[in-house]
Amino acid sequence: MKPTVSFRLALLGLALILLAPGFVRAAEAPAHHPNIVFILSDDVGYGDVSCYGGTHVKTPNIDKLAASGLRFTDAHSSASTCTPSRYSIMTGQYAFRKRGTGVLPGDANLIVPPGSQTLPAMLQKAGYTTAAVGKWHLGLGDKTIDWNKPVAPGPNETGFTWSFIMPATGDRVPCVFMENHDVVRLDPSDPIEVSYEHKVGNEPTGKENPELLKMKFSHGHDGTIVNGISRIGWMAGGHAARWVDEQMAQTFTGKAVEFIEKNKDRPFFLYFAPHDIHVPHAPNAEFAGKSETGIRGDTIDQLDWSVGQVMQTIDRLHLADDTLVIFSSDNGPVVDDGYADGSVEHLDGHKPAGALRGGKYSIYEGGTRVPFITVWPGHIKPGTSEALVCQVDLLASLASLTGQELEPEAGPDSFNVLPALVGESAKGRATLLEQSGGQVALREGHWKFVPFARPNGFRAANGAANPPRPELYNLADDISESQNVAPEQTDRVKQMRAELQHERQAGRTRPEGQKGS
Ligand code: NG6
Ligand code: CA
Repeated sequence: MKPTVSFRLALLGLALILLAPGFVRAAEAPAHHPNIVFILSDDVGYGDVSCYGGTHVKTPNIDKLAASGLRFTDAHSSASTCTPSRYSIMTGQYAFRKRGTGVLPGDANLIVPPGSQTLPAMLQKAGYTTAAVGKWHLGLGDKTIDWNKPVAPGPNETGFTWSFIMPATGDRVPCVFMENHDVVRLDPSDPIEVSYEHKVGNEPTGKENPELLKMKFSHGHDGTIVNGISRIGWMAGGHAARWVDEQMAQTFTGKAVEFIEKNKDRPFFLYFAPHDIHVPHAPNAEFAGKSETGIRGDTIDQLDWSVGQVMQTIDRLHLADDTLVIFSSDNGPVVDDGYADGSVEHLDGHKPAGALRGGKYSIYEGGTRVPFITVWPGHIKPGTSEALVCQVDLLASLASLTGQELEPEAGPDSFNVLPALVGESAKGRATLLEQSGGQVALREGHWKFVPFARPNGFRAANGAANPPRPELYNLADDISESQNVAPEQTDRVKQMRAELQHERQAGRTRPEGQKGS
């Protein structure tokens, strides 16, 4: 039977409606503006939480996230140390592309370009109130820092409406918090001085007076003693402003909770970067001595508590259905990171990186494959995902979520993996570059290519042999990177070497045309 004229007209009408610009836009993924809470823990390994198989640790609050959200088994930080990894989160760019993005001293200048389309700046433009609470470690100011005056640019110039941070790390001077541009509780009559070159002031250092230490250092960390712990670098003055390590989790968590409470009625983005479980391990009395795995385990308990406090706040304010929570870590695990605090002795069979090889500082999977969980009740179905994703993708993915376009030069390595992050797709990226200092490895599906690897840090000093080069691993049946199949797979080695070189040299991996949304 031939279609009647009126039926044909009806079809034409329907086609016109479908093609109308408004309809087409509505048919694409609609923009959402949920609150976004990104909890970025420090040095937490793949096996350091119980929902990733850690049997000697108990992380009920993080496990609860995994049970109510999507737990990623192949998610990565962009590098195996903090500064480059956090730089990538903020900029959507692989850190090896920019000089000066290695682990920064506490008096370094800001490495994130102010005014650029960073992750928080993009969300700010989408109407979010944004906050950074906790560890910063991306530098401050643009000339020699005078800590006694407002310090800028910093988080507030790179997209954060409000910030409450520690400038670098817990083991680096200055041991003070900053709120926006100012050192918190600074007494002008006791000015702060900081140096990474020579001793300043006349307070004892770990090197000169080790008998004064409540925690001995094992390597480095022999500068000024603050709160019984010697640090990297020297500082003088600012006594009223100095932190007490054992209170730090309470302080940061309290600030995170306060920010959520204050902003519960508008879309907010909270970048919550707890200090745990970085060194120095100095847990609050509530957690000290309570875990199965010594003082490092105590800080895992403390981190889990912080996560619980944030989640309870979200629940109490009835924000859960309207809040996307992401939990992760900035790099893989380390046990002795410069303090002889008993962590090594008390590990008792706990495997911080789980079955993965390497950890913090390493080019192997343990360096960058980290816990990564997304939660958004009603939008993300609980489960696990094997998608290959990286924290560098948050910029493009959250731009897509919130309907923001990425400027062409922004986020050059950031891919929109939103469908994977919310569990609509099992597929993430096709390839990923993993960085450890000056080394870069390539992931392509379940293949891992390591052009060359150096033995890391003090292992090198102890005469560890150089690994063979190049290395190729099939992670599908060798998650621990124990069988180098490079000698048998010369074609694949050749192809992956060329791909790695291409992705490094191209200066960007996100195609020019690919928008965030
Ligand atoms: C290293 C420190 C280590 C830690 C790391 C940065 C020494 C011997 N080691 O240089 O303790 O602070 O830098 O860690 O000083 S990160 O997680 O911020 O990248
Ligand atoms: Ca770290």
